[in-house]
Formats: sequence, C-alpha cells, structure tokens
Amino acid sequence: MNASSDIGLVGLAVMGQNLALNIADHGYNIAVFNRNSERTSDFIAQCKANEPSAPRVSGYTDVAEFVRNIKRPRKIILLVKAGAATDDTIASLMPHLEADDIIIDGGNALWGDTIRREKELSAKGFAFIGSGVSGGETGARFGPSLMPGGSAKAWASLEPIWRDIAAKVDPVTGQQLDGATPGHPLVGGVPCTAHIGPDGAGHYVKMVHNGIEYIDMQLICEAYALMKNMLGMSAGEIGKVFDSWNKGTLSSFLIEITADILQQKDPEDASGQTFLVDKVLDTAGQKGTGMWTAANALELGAPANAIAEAVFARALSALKAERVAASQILKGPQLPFEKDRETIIAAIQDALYCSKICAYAQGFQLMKEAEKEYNWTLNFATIAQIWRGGCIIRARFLQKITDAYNTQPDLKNLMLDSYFTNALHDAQNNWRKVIGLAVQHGIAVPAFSSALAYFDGYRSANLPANLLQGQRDYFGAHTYERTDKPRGEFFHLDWPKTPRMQVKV
Ligand code: 2AM
Repeated sequence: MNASSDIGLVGLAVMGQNLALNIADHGYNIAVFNRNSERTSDFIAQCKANEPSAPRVSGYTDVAEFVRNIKRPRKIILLVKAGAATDDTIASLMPHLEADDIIIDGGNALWGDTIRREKELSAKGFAFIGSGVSGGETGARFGPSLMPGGSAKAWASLEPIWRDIAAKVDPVTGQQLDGATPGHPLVGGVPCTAHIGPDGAGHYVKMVHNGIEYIDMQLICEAYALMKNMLGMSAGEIGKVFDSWNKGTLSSFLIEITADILQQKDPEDASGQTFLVDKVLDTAGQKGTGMWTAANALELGAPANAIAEAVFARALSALKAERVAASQILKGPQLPFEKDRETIIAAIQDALYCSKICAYAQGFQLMKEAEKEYNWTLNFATIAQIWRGGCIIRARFLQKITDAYNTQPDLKNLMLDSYFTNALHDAQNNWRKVIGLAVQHGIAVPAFSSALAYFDGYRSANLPANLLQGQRDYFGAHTYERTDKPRGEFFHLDWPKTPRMQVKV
C-alpha cells in the first residue's frame, strides 16, 4: 500500500480539527488520529457533511496504520494537551517511526520540555519541531501565527506547509490580509511564520507572545477602569472610544474586540438597557503562560515588571470574596467624577500607548536575555513580523517594531529607537497625569504605573542601588564597587566599627 498523506496530525480537539482543515484547504492530504477514536469518526463525519476539503482528510483508528499512510520522511503534528500527554503521544508513535521522520508539537509546551524532547528524538534519528501556534480556534482554521523551533533541515521540510497555512499580512503596511478563502492562498501576502531558532526557541517566543498578551489585555482593562470609575462613562460609551482608538496608532485585534465586547447588550435583559460586560464576574482565569513568562524573567534577571504585574493583577482579581469583604473595611478617597472628559480620554490614550511601548520593550528585552542564556540567535524584526497577523497581539504597532529592528538589529531596547523615543517624549506628560489622577481617585492601575516605573528606571543614570549595596555590605559583607574606581574592583567596609566621619548634613 502506498502512503497517501502529505502530513499527519494527532489530537482532534478544536485546535487540531481546525488546523487539519486549514492544511486540507491548502491542497494537502492529511491523515488524522486521536487517542479516543470516537472523536476521529465524529470529525470525519462532520467533514464529509460540511467541508469541501473532506476528500483530503483521512481518519485512522490504528496508530500503526495512521503512521504507515504518511509519506516519508513523515511530518506528524501533535495538538494534544501540553505536558505528559505530549510525552505519552510521542511514545505511542515512536515504535512506528523511521529515520528522519519529524514530529511537530503545536501545543503550548514549556520551552524547556521542547529542548528535552528535541534532544531525545534527534538522538534516535528523528527530528522534532516545537511550534507555537497562536490565534485561537479561528486562527488555526484560517491562518494562525506560527513560531517554529527546531533544526534547519526539519524546518526546510515543513516550511512550505507552514507558510501556506499561516496568516498573511500586507508587506508594506503590515495589516492582516482578509479574505483568506480556504484553498486560495493570498497572493503577495507575507506569511506570519519563519524559523525562530533551534529546539525550544519557537515555544519560548510563543510564551513571550502570551506574556505580552497578558499585559496588553491588562492595560486595556485599566484604560476601561479609568473611564468607568474616574469619568463615570457607560460601557457603551467606552466601547465607542475604543472604536475610535482602533483607527489610530493603537489599532489592534485586542482593541477591536474590546470595543465590540463593551457595546454588547446583555442578551438576558429583554429591555436592552444593560451591557453584558457589567454582568460578567470580575475574576480572571489563567492557564499559566503569563506566569511562565514572568517566572522566566525573574530567573533571567530581566526587568519585565509590567508583564509580571499583569499576572499578579489576575491573581488579585481571583480573590473576589476577599475583595468584597475588604471593600467594607478599607476605605479609599471618594472624589467626584472628573469633568474634563475629552481631555482625560486623550490622556488615557497616550498613557495606554506609552505603557504598551514599555510592555513590548520588556518582552523583547527578555528575549534578548534568553538568546544569551539558551544559545539562540533570534531575529527580532522577524518575530515582530510574525506577530503582525494571525495571533492575539496582532497590531499596527508591530510594524514599527519590525522597522526598528530592521534598521538596528542590535538595538538594546525598543524605547531607544527614534520612533518610540519620540512617541514616549510626546506623550509622557499625559501618561504621568493619568497615573496621578488614578492615584488620587484610588483606582488601581498596576500595569500603567509599573510600565512608567520601568521607563523612569531605565532612563536613570543613577538609581538608589548605591544605598542598597551599602545595606548589603553592612549586614552581609557582600562588597560594593566605587564610582571613582574601575568596575570589577570590590570593597568592603566594617560599617558598624568604622568611626563615623563628621559630614555636615
Ligand atoms: P482525547 O480526545 O482522547 O481525550 C486535547 O485534550 C487533546 O489531547 C484531545 O485530542 C485529547 O485526546 C488529547 N489527549 C489528552 N491527553 C492525552 C494523552 N495522555 N494521550 C494522548 N492524547 C491525549
């Protein structure tokens, strides 16, 4: 029997189903398999009923037969639960694989696991690609952002399919191209995928994407909170503001859906008077990728404080019962709504933009640390380009990041690119004003204010860490360097025993 499928896919939950259909729509024959075979038969039946590409999708209930029917060297995508399920699935495929076959993990794996799996599989003569897949269910179906990491040889084999199924953006404006009619690849569009680097680099970059997604969402929520609690605006009114922001520099998928969410009426209220968002419980869930990003930033000593704040903000939101009880005890200021609505809305827009620049600067700074730590060479212009379409953080703004890194590949920090420097200079007064007002009103804006602390810290030639080193040396003999001596020379003073000099205070 001749193998008939160009590629295989294991794991037929929604992401797997949609990615399989996307691949079939682009003219590839695909074999699919799921641990529970009922899912496979249901999917095949539903394909036959609804999908023009159904003849290109073959379902298998026997893993050996599934593997046998894929052309060699085989490419097998995994879209199973991250963690042990991925290892179990790899183990179940292994006895049936042959030299140079490639396993592609499209799940949300921790990059360290991907490094380990790549090592294990390549030692056995197979290849392993860990590919971030972003864009949710719709992205998987009609064009995700794809962040693959693995050997260059394995990538060369996967690349044509990955480029075909990825989202496409306009090469000049960076805008996502619509009309991704199944089976008709967008001519001239730049695909939102490229080889990120070896082993875990793809999953690492996907993780940072998610960390940035956390802070992007939190910043938007803080802008909403200010308009609601400081200006007394209704959800619908705020939604209209986001609509207008979506036409400018802040234009992005998240701003667009925020405008939509805020203007949604409550379907349970027949009077049509209430907005659904006002009925949604204010406790945020999380699956862990934001936490991974923050934890990794702590491990690498990279100052990604705003990204971490976004994770903590979700954690605080989850303490609903405690917050409700505390609201009866701990009192803040009671100020009337601010009157100068239009001026303050414009200032909030500036605060959001400045904070967003800092958040992305932190994400890229973290990736710069990671490339040193894990021995990767990352292309930041390409990473920003991959994020222009398909994924959750897609935004007009990312084109500016691509431009910045294209002009200066060794740029130390995004804030030092002239476009972003100017944007921060132009808008920082409003940013400070908004945070000042928020503080006066007692409205928590952890992401706005920690982004500003990052900006103010980064642009400070002198920080109070001189005193900190004094403290460390005082109680722990940790030594200090002196500003009037070369770097690398360390000093210690027996602070308590050294007689006090008479310094005039
Ligand atoms: P299932 O339908 O048999 O549960 C998302 O949960 C996907 O991961 C599903 O396709 C699910 O298969 C698969 N999955 C979860 N745990 C798994 C495991 N231990 N081995 C193989 N597949 C698994």
